[in-house]
Amino acid sequence: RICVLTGAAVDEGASRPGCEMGPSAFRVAGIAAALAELGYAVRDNGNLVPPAFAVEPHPNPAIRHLPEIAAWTAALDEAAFAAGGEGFAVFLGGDHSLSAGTIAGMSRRAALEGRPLFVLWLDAHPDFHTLDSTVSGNLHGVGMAYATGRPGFAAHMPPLRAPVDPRNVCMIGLRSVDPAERAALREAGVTVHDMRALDESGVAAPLRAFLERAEAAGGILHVSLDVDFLDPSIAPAVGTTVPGGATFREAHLIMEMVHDSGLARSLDLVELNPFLDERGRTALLMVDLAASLLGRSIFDRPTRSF
Ligand code: DIR
Ligand code: MN
Ligand code: MN
Ligand code: MN
Repeated sequence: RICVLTGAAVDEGASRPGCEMGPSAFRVAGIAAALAELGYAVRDNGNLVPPAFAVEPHPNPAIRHLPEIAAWTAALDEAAFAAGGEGFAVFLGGDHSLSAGTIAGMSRRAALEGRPLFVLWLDAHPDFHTLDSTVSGNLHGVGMAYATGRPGFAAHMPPLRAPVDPRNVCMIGLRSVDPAERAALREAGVTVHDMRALDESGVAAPLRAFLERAEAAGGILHVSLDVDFLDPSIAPAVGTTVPGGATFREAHLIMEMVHDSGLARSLDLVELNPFLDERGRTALLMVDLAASLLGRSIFDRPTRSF
């Protein structure tokens, strides 16, 4: 079993600087050793250096750093497609704009295998803005819209070769959703479990339903974990803290169930801003969550116990 690490020190998609230090912090927090201890042969490809990618400017004056994010997206699409063919792919962010590329690339990999890509999106935010609807202009807020082929990206971002069916996307942890996103999520048929849903039913039942659906469809799974999915009290190192997030136990349960499903092939670790951390605690927690997704457990359970 091979695990491929790829650093993406992108922070042009976020409003405040600092996510560019994320890949280093994950390495210092011991991501490679944690995965090696689980029996993986870990290869760290270092940090990606994206070549320039020419795109047309967009008329929305709020948008920031479109050429840079287009370049990251094109490079990450290729990197994800390649890494996804070699083993389990872990992407060390970087802000959440990197998911535009990693999901696009993993979707091409899945298509090559004749399987649909499913995405488990763990985030306070849906990042479902188009270039036309974004108000902040921060492109970490558009990744999921790009990867599902929402309109208006053509010519302004790299061509999307294998759009993900939005009905194969499940979002858990939402608690900051802009009005344009709310309408679009419903229209697209994305499965959304906001924090109220978790309060009412817990994480296990909705996640199990999604994993069973992915399995029945013969899908492979990409997991995108934004630090702000977690409650700020346990994960303070993120530029966009939103109160009322997932607990330590909820997050680990999700990771362990995903592992037991056997469906996951790739993981984004995003939005870590080490400049805001308390002695690396958020980086360490994110590494522990990655380890849970890749098989660390308290006691072994029969596989398929999800
Ligand atoms: C916010 C997204 N809806 C925006 N914020 C994010 O700026 O469009 N923070 N993604 O993590
Ligand atoms: Mn996000
Ligand atoms: Mn977020
Ligand atoms: Mn246009």
